[in-house]
Amino acid sequence: MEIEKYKIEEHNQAASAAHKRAFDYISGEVKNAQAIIDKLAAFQVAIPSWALGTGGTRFGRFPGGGEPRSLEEKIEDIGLLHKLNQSSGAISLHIPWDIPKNASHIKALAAQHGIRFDAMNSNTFQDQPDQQHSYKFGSLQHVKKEVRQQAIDHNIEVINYGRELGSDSLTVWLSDGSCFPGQLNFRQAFQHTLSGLQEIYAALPSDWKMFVEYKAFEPNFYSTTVGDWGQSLLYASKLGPKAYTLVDLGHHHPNVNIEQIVSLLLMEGKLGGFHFNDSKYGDDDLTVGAIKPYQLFLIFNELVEGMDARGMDHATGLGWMIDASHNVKDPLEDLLQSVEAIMISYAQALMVDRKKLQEAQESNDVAAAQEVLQQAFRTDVRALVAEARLRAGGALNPLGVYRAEKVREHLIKERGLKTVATGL
Ligand SMILES: [Mn+2]
Repeated sequence: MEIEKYKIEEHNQAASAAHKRAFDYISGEVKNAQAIIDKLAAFQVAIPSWALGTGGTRFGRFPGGGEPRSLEEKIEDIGLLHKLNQSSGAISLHIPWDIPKNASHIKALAAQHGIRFDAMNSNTFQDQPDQQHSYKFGSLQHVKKEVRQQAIDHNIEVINYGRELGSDSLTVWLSDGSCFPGQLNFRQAFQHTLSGLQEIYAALPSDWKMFVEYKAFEPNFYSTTVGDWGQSLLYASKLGPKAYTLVDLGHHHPNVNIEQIVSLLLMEGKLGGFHFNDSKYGDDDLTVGAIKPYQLFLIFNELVEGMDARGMDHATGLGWMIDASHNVKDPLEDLLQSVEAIMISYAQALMVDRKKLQEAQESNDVAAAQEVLQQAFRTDVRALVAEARLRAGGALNPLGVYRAEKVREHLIKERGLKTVATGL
């Protein structure tokens, strides 16, 4: 399924009068509109290969049809998203779900769609059919050396696949932990995990980064061996300068102040990457910005402030990825909505009057500080985001074009109704 460029232009033409009115208004209201548009155009969010099919819960899965059946079809789907929004020019792969059989062919296909390879993800939270040792009681933390070795070898294999494709980072998320008190010796689990990570770290190419992702709970419900940002930072600090913490928005206990975590990790130079999603209760993996858009804005506010303080390039300084699951929505529609929510929050964070905010902070003017932040958050910046997309050759209304062009119907016709993508 391809959407022809002229089709996007036709849709843009039909929407252009309304867009122009909205854009003229907002560019008159916002001081640095041009600079914001340039930054938005440069900002790309990686799409995870496992989020292109319908997810599920432990109670069931309800596939929607037309899901990608191969790595090639996953890249084609992301190509479609990128063509519409010009902001999804990267893919994050998961091994063994996405083992490239012919790396140069896969690389060429991705390049054809303007897509690069973002962080590679290893998987030691499931047993594969041909696997010798089980991860039932953990992987890098395991009490048995041979299980730990198998997990180390797998991660090194993932690095090697990534090298072939031109990726430059590895994300390690471990489901290791325990379900009951007494099951684990915490210190031993930590030490085993650290020495495993050290061996993987030693296999990283010199220009690679390693992201240590933490998660509070699930699938283990008593302890998690990389359970919070403190533990992740401890590993990353012990590992060395190529190791960083990765923040997944859904991997915290309820009401944790994630923006403060982001701020401090950036201060320490140890924030490496981001997994965007949204949640009401736990790791719900809902559409970004669907439940707590103000939190997303506050996080971006700290990201922009903290990255600027360190002179980091917003587009390339951190790994930006979505990590979501789609149970009741068309996955591609969900991803379009998620990228849009990210761009809106980023644009709003770029609008924050930093000087006024700092003055309010220095004079303990709490009400003024809130006004500064909410002035940005309550501004409708959608026309700025759409303008950035338009200038980059994308659609003014990506979801609208997706629906008008009946993309899902075409994909079902091409691939069938009963396809199931590999992934979660
Ligand atoms: Mn994640």
